[in-house]
Amino acid sequence: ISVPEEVEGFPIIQIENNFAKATIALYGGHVLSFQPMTEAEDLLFLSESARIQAGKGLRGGIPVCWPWFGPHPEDSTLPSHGFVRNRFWSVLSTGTTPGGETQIQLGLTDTPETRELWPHAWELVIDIVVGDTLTVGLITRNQGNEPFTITQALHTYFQVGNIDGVRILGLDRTEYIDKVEGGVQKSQAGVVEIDSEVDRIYMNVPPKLAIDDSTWKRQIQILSKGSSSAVVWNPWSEKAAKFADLSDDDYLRFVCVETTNAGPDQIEVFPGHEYRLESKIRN
Ligand code: TA6
Repeated sequence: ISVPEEVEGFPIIQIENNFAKATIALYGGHVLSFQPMTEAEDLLFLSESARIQAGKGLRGGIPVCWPWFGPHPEDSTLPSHGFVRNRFWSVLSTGTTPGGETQIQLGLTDTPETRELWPHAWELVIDIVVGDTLTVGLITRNQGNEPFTITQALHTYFQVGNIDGVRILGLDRTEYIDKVEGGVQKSQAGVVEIDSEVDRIYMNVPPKLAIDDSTWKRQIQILSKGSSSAVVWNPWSEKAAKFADLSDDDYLRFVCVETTNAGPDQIEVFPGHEYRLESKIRN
């Protein structure tokens, strides 16, 4: 693990061990890349046009959406996907697991400024373990005197050879909210294939999903804990063209399969308690 280096003014932590390479930005507590030594290509997509914009996250890697997922349910003036993906987190600890994996924990707490956006006292920890599997745990601690309710996401951008050859496994017969069609509820039949804009909250999902990529002939496994929902997103061509931080054909190169508490999957955290949302990624 190397001391944070500055990339365009933003500290980046580089990790390399016997199993994998990874980079993590303190801005957003954001995992930017994860490449097992056995893999020719990174498992995560990071847009070459990714840039730091006020109120926004970096386009790619694993943005942390918290304490609400998507637009705020009551107040559209509040930032989409909450406010922790564009704040600087601090390093709480670094170490090595008994198996030789690298572990790093980043933290963030409430400030007078965040209490203007969300009036609660809290502490967040992102617990990252880099081995042949990438483990990301997002721990929410309620430091106040009242319970609070959150929705959240590890909004993971997976890199794929070509979206045409992608099949998402594990969602057959699950119900989803179709955000492209104004929030109607539908039922998934078979694998998920993507040939137009997709923005869905799947509900009551199993803990194990997979992305089968026939172009690169690899399968990425996603193992979730503390989550009963999953979001699948690809903006497709027209919408992608509107994102300044995506190249026009980037939509062919990624799919977001997000470990979430979203839609009806909401989490109440009681004073003095904590909640862990976890995603494990491996090929
Ligand atoms: O997770 C899907 C989604 O909520 C989409 O609706 C889409 O807009 C995307 O996230 C990206 O959001 P962002 O705020 O990062 O541009």
